[in-house]
Amino acid sequence: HVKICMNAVSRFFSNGEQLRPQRHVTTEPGLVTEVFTMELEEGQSYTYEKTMGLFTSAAWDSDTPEQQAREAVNGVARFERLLESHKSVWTEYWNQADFVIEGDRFAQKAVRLHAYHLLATANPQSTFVDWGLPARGLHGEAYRGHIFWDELFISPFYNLHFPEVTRNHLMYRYRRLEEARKIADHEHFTGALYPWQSAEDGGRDSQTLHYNPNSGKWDPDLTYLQRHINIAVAYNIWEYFYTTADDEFIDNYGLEMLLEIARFWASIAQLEEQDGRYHIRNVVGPDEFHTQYPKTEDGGLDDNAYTNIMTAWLLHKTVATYKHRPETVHQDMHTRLRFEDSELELWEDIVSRMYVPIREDGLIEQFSGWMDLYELNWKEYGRKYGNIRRLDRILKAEGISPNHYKAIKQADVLQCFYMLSPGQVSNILGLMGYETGEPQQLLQTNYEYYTARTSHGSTLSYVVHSSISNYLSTHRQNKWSWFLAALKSDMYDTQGGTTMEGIHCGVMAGTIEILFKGFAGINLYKDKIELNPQLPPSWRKLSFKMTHRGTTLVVVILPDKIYANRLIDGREEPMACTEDGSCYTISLR
Ligand code: IFM
Repeated sequence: HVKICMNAVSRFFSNGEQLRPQRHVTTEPGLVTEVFTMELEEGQSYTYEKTMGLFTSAAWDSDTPEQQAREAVNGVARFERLLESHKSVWTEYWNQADFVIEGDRFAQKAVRLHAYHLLATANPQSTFVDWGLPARGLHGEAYRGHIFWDELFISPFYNLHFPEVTRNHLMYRYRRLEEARKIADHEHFTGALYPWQSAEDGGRDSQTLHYNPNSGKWDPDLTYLQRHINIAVAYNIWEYFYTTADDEFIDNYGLEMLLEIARFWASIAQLEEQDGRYHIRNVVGPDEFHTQYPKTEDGGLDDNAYTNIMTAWLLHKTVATYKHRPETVHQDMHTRLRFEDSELELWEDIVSRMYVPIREDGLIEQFSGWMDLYELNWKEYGRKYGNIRRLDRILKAEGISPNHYKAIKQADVLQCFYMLSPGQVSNILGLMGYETGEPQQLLQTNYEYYTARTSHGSTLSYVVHSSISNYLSTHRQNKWSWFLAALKSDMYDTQGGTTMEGIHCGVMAGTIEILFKGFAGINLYKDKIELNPQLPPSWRKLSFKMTHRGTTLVVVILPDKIYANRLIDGREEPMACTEDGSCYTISLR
């Protein structure tokens, strides 16, 4: 029911003079044709300019779209003038968001390609629109433009350069909080439950059938059970707040969402007598190859480790965030949400008694029952099919369910280490009552186990693997190969035909995050900004701008030195950088 009004003016020029050809317009359903007739002189050059005004009746846009579309082009400037203003805006975007890599032409081109597509999708100019960030940008019809959890990978790029863009996408969620409450209620939970896929109204838009090109069949699709999107929304709120210190956002919108999401998790987590721990049942984790137990009708799995660990993190952070807000905000939450402080006690109890299927040797089972699945003969499938990223489709076409195998599409347990450092994962497990030993070892055990069983059927998986390899000295060299795989994914359409349906915003922003955290080695989670750069041998320089809590820095990393300048009113002022071995620290205070 959205009216879309487009009004075009077509103009012809020769020698700077506007010409007035005869016009003939015909209209038929779905088509408007405009025919121009005039006599042309041989040897003379002519310019044709067509300028379009486009408005819609969407709530955020216009009450009078016809009128506005007409007014927008009435007396509009000529193309060169419009191009100038367009260029000056793009120059500003590049000035803020470019990453310069010297010594690696391919990486430089690919990273700029990625930044370009991200900025073409969402930028400060798009913040007046009420919209969420579609996984495949605005470039094609893949996933019908739906919004998933991919902002988790995308928002860090905007937090660094244009935090108002992240805020706008979080407001997309806030404006649909009521819908999320209804979904939670409909499913007999409390709080708010954002659906796995959503579109304009925020309702459930997840698909329930999936087309398998290998078999030509439509198979049931249970991926809508990815409740973990409600971890991603909360994580993005927290990250945005952490990097911007936007109190106005957290007090008016962010905290309300966090509390409602926490309520949902507190209602799905059930305390069970047999072990005195909380369990979360019937969910699907990020790995979309496993959606139900073998030989069962119902969808969902029990105690997906990613979901349980990150739920504990979320409840823990929500309690801390709430406690740090002023009393007036607490009063507001009591009134607006009938929020009781006793809920905080319940959430702390859930954190301390959440169940995670973890073995004595530190291996975290992806979900309860994982160990009962069969091992897949990866070599044989590789030999038989070559590209086995979409192993699910291959197996299904053979009449076998991927649910039977220890074969995963994308990082699931390892996703925890993408969002939290090994130390933080270990701390959270500690709060839940699990002694995990040395955090690096915890990561290494799980990394070695799961990378051997992952097909990377989603490009997001490359990003996670590249980032977390950085923590492990024994596997650090893999950072580069995963990074390259991520850089090439859309440029060469390595998923085989998916790019023409739309680029993948998650992997594009993810590569830039790898530059920032993996290669520049920036850690924003200490009192001071830490830089521990590790440039590939051929890179002569990596430089970029970044904004953290309102301060913009220009960072230049050379193989043997780094510089960081603070940007004040367009001027660069050197910042003191303390050096300790290969690690540099900058204090913003
Ligand atoms: O959100 C992703 C998911 O993790 C893997 N399948 C595609 C989705 C949209 O990008």
